Amino acid sequence: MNEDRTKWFTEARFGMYIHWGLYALGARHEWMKGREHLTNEQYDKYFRRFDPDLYDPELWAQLAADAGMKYMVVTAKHHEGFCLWDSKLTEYKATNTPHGKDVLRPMLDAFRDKGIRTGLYYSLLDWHHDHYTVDVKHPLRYDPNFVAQSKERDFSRYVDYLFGQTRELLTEYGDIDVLFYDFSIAAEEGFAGKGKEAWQSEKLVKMIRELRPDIMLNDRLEIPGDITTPEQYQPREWIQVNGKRVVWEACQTFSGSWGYYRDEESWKSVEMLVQMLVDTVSKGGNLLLNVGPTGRGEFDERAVERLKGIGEWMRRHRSAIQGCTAAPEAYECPQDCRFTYHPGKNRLYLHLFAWPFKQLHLPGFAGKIAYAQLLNDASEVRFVDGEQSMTMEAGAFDEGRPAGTLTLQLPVKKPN
Ligand code: FHN
Repeated sequence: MNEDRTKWFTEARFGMYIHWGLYALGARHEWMKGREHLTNEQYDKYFRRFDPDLYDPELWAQLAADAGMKYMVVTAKHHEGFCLWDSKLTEYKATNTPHGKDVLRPMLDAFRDKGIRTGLYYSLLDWHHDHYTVDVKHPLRYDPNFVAQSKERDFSRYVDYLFGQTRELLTEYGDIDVLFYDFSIAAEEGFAGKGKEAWQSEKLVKMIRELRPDIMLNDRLEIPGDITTPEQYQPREWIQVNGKRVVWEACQTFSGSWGYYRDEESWKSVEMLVQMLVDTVSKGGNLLLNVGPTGRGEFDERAVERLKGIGEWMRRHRSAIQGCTAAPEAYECPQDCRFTYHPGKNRLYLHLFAWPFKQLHLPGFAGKIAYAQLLNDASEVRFVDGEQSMTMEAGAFDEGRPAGTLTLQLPVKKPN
């Protein structure tokens, strides 16, 4: 792969994921149609009520920019099949709801105006399309009438739709930098799977590369992509494929739900989210952090609060995130800490996830430290350089500072 093509992505390190669709009106997770086995007719009331009167994409973009997010990926179409844009290939779109307008175009424009690159999520699953066939994830998989009727469907007409909508999105909505397909299904419970043969993935990727040669494509078409995308868990180390470190991106939520879920209670703290970002970059990855806007078009205030908290941390520490990656293996990271490393500046950043009980030993640094300072408040930290390690006296810190906000800037000689 052309390394330059991935450079903007791996330097950005932090992006906003947005899950927004009719499910936001149900306020109980983007899988509510699937979990509740709803028919199109039962689900149609959300289509007839979609009119996000408080939708303000400029505000969304400002919150992302202030949080230090350098790209975004929005669900142009999720599993429910509803399209945020004015697609010529379906009537199941925002322009045909009471809202009466394409909501994707103003969103992409607003984020680009803030200097944020734009990406689209497109669901391969489609629980509304007339020719999408039953599988083990389909809401109506246990309805014998639907299963029987599904056999009469011509799935190839859905694939034509998939190709056609991809072409629409890549040619009519400006420079799209990321394309995130979701997801291929294994065969199970007596239902056929849907993978690279079903999606005609090789042919689809050929078309994508012809339309947008530099686009960053994810890995869920069941063929290799540009970005490996683990979900809702933190890998233990830099992900490798065939023994080679890959470009990877952790997809994470604030609260466990991607789509708006009013009653969700497991919201991560700002400190947890900051440490997740640091942990991801320390392993050479990006963090794509998700917001699920409400049916009226607002970010949940709990998400806004966390975005602002992350932004306050990034205001001081963005130099330890953007353009950074995993530290050279020569440096052994102390317990409860993470290193991020900026190759261009040859700067190593130490992030403390917990306070050193008494002293912090950094083996192997003796004689290599030109200086160290607290990025937060620029007060000097006293280092004792002895017994082949560098000891940082815990007393040098403001004990009241919460862990995870301290970043040291250690310019070290390039490892030989
Ligand atoms: O089923 C989807 C889910 O709703 C969400 O979109 C995530 C985010 O990447 N992807 C799938 C689950 O892996």
